[in-house]
Amino acid sequence: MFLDEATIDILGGHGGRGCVSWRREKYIPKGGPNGGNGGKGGDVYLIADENTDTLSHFASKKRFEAQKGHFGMGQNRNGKQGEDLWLPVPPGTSVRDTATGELIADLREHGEQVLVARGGRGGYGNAHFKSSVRQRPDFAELGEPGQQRILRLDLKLVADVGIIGYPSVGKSTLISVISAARPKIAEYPFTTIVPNLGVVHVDDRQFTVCDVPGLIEGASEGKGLGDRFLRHIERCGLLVHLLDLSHALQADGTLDPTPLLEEYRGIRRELQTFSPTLAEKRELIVLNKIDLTMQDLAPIRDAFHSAGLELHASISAATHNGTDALLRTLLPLVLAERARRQQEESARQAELPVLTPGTDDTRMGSFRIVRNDDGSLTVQGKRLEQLVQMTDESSEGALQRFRDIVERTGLKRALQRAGMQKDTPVYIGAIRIDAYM
Ligand SMILES: Nc1nc2c(ncn2[C@@H]2O[C@H](COP(=O)(O)OP(=O)(O)OP(=O)(O)O)[C@@H](O)[C@H]2O)c(=O)[nH]1
Ligand SMILES: [Mg+2]
Repeated sequence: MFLDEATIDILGGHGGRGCVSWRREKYIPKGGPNGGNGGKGGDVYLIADENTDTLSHFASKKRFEAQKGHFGMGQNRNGKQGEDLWLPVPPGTSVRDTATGELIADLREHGEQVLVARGGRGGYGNAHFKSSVRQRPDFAELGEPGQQRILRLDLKLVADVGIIGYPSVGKSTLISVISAARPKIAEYPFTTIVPNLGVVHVDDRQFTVCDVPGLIEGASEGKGLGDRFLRHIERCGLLVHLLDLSHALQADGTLDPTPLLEEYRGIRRELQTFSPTLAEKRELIVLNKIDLTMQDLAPIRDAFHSAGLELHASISAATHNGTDALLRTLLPLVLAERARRQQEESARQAELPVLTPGTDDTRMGSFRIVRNDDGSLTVQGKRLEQLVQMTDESSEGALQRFRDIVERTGLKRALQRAGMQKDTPVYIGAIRIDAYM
């Protein structure tokens, strides 16, 4: 099955909770705290993998979670980190955050990867909280929840050559002859309902070829299978526009080039409507099924020539006549196109703005207070939000530490200035905290 779009729900691993534990030694009835820290939760990554050419593995399973961090343990043993989760996607997959619409990554080349959800931090164990003023901390932190995101994946296959043409002209037959791809082939139109990718070997070089479902006039308005799959040739280096000789063959055995020219122009119009950049791609016009006649093909060649077009090759995919020569014509063009793109790509990279990391303010003391319509107050601040998520509200010691921080960072005063009364609901992030202050 082929799938070129998917929406998935991903979750970084939950951090492991810290441990509350006390040293127990002979003759020392009540030792100091020795609870270890919880492990960090695993991160989730997407990685472009050339061994996959579809998103169909995201059809049935849609939720992916990295491993949780392990709990901290006594004797100052820290919990193990959760394992990272790596999800392979085909090269050509773009990744968007559905909440913001932001393009997170465009994974083009095999091996390119992107971190899409961070695992939560592990909670500190009680040993961490020991200080001169707090000799016996009886609390630990909870693990932080992992980052959660809903991602929209969109695949545009990346191939060197895209084969386009009217239904049943022999696109799939050609790809099956020149590569190891084995698509379905039949005489009825729209046999191919999803794109096929094949790898072609010429001497010691190789390139990739992709065929798409047949196109007819009106495809951009949804006729036939429509233009839904055209995006898969948007990233092809060049196009092979395949024509079917049988469409020129008259009942009396003579050749009439007119229907071929009309068909050709009809498809060009569809390409233009779908995407001007697609229409600008270098295109080779190739006539297929030449085994069907013994007639001289010159009238067809001439008719295209008079229309300002060139018939680049005549082949029979069925008998393999001319297919080798076609590949040898394609190879240098493919290599030149790759070189051109590489240059374009390095120019694009050079233009990218240099991002300065760490501009996010992540101090406890940096927060913002927002007054909600219902009179409640919401505190926004990365570190404070993390703090509440990791505070074990069932522990008086943990709550006392929380109150200390609220006091020390000036949050309490800021809330009072913002109009906090005794019964004003106050949230940090999504968690209500006024009862704990
Ligand atoms: N005589 C002859 N028949 C061919 C040749 N190439 C393909 N065919 C036949 O043409 C028919 C259509 O071939 P396909 O390869 O399925 O055509 P397609 O362009 O992929 O068609 P769609 O996927 O429907 O768009 C099949 O019956 C093939 O056997 C050829 O070179 N000569
Ligand atoms: Mg086909």
